[in-house]
Amino acid sequence: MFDIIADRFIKLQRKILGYGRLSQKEISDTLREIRILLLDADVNYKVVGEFLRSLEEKLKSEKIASSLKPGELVIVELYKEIVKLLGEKPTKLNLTNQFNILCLFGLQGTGKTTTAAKLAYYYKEKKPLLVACDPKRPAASLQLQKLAERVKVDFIPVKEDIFTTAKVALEFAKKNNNQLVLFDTAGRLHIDEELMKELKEFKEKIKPNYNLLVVDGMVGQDAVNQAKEFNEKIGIDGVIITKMDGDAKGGACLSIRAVSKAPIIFIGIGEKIDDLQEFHPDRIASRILGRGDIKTLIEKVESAVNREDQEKLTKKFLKGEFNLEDFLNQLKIIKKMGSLQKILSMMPIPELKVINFDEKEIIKMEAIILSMTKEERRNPKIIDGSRKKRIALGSGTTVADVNRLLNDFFQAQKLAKLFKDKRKIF
Ligand SMILES: Nc1nc2c(ncn2[C@@H]2O[C@H](COP(=O)(O)OP(=O)(O)OP(=O)(O)O)[C@@H](O)[C@H]2O)c(=O)[nH]1
Ligand SMILES: [Mg+2]
Repeated sequence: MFDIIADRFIKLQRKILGYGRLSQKEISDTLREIRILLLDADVNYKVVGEFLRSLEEKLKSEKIASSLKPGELVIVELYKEIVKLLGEKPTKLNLTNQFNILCLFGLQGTGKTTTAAKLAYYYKEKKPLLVACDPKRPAASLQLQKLAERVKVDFIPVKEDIFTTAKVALEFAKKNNNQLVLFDTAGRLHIDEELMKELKEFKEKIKPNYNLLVVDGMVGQDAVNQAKEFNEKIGIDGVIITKMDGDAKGGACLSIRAVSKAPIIFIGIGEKIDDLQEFHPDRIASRILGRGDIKTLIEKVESAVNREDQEKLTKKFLKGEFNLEDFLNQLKIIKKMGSLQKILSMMPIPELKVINFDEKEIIKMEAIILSMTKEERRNPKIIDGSRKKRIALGSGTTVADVNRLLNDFFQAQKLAKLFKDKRKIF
């Protein structure tokens, strides 16, 4: 899976790691190579453009800690952008303990029937019921029946039309306590109006918990277009990309989310019944880059950046030069650390446990500072009444909130000065 694209990314990373600095030239060279690489992997050209713009912005704005190679930062930023492109977090099916309906659809031969059986195996504890829903092809019903026997789950063969089939299947499932009913619908050669109308009607009448589109990862941009069209015409809850074990170049996987807006939920990685994987953007991104060690590199980069930031900030603070921009950076670090209350409660210092750190307050403070101009952040003294009103309006807060933040800030500045003077005395 992703062998070709990963090979090329590995070569590119070797080159990037050789950079002694990261000036506009290195950034432009890197972006150009990534562009060629992604286009060769059949990633949608609009997606490539957007991806490179976002990456360039990051590379230009990020500081490089002196203990790091510039290339290490580039790789980490590249990885983060790929994770973002793939959907950031995994989208899991939220199946209830009672009764769930899952409907699979997609064009001919994409892997619907195989995937239906794989899902039945994957959710075996839900006592799945596999339902053949292609009245035009009795062989399709037979194929699913054989798979149901192999997975050892219940099966309902197709009836004269899809609605009769659904009615029989749902009655059976209720009596038989099947918690998951899987409909394997008919494939079509092309997306035609009749297919869309039928699926839309099925969706409205049967109300599946999830409508999942199955696409073939080998067909690249065609799969992406199918996802876009199905989502626009009938609405899908997610995509399953099959045949990712073959020579799929990765283009479908990398473009589908951005183009169709539908999340990838599973990928098929073979013909066997257990060849189905939940889609984890972070794991896939590290495979695409050919880096199993990406987590270690991220930690290295982030801790180096944080350490240097912290050292610089402490110096600034002690000189009384701490401004609202620094304050904003601190807030971002605190937010990145996750639940502050949880962290504080784990510290072996009892005083910290009683501090009531309100995370909503942090978000509010951040919004206020973000509504200020650069000049105001660097020199908060210039913030007069009319500026306060504008900031409050821009951040969705009140002038009283802005006043509170500024008072706290000036108080902290005074304390810093006092601290500095004391250090001079001792
Ligand atoms: N290598 C590989 N083959 C797969 C995968 N998923 C499905 N296939 C194969 O693709 C072919 C078509 O799969 P089906 O499940 O019959 O496809 P379908 O969408 O139900 O097809 P129709 O019902 O005819 O529209 C079969 O030979 C499957 O074994 C996969 O993840 N990897
Ligand atoms: Mg089929």
